[in-house]
Amino acid sequence: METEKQVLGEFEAKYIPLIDKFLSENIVKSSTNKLLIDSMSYSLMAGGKRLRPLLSLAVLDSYGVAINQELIKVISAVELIHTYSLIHDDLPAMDNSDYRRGKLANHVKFGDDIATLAGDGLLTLAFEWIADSSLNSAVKVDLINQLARSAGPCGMVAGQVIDVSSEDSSLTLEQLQTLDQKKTGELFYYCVVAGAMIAKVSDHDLEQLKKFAWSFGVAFQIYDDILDNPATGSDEDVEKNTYVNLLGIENAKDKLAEIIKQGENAVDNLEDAKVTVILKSFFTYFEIGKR
Ligand code: GRG
Repeated sequence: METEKQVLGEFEAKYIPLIDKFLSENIVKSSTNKLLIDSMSYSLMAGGKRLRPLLSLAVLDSYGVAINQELIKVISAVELIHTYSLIHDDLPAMDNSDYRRGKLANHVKFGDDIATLAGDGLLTLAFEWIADSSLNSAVKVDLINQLARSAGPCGMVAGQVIDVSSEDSSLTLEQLQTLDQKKTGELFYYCVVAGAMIAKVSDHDLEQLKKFAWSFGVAFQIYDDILDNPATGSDEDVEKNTYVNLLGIENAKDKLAEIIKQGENAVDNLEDAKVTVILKSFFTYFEIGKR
């Protein structure tokens, strides 16, 4: 029998090339300004894992929805928003990072002005791609609404505001969870709910998928903090607001395993999914929790 890791590997091998092809072919058609296209393409095609569109596809696949070009367009839109958030996060006024995904950050290559505008362009284009698609109008409005809520001033942007304004203070576990849910979890939530909306799942399954999405988001962040733990790697700042600094490394690992279990249970509770292994396989990204 295939392991979950193999299932995920095959899923990625099937869909990442389709997402990459769509993104690279269509970002160049999105503007008549070459500099803007160069700057947007530079970050969009810099080798991201495409985790977010893959999550939407995993939901669609689980419910047997046939994947066509229009769906690839709609589910790839979130990758534009993810890329904009990374470009803006790297700016000197925010995290001031010179590198992203092993390459020069967008603003180092193109300047702060063009990097800011490339982020703005990507953010706006995401909504154009969804609105432009041939999906049913009611579904499109729901997707646009949910994406605006998840990425906007109630979601990711709010998370980033909490993050930049709490750098010099110690957060409680509850405050850290709110920050992470908004900054990172909301986009994952959108991706899962988008798949559920397109697949028209039942209210019962939607609730379980939402639980799965939140578990995935929290697991992602705890795992990220464990990888950045000063004892094991790169992060020099032991004062940083992280799960590892708040809980200790062993408790953080236990928490990760517990959250993954909750996410797997939610998947087990799905009533109408044809297959569930793909969704569960997404937790293999956080290998440490599988101890
Ligand atoms: C600027 C409004 C605004 C928000 C920025 C997402 C974010 C908010 C900042 C990025 C800081 C950061 C590294 C957060 C950790 C979570 C995260 C988004 C990691 C990168 O996501 P992956 O691993 O990246 O999916 P790839 O490179 O694979 O696409």
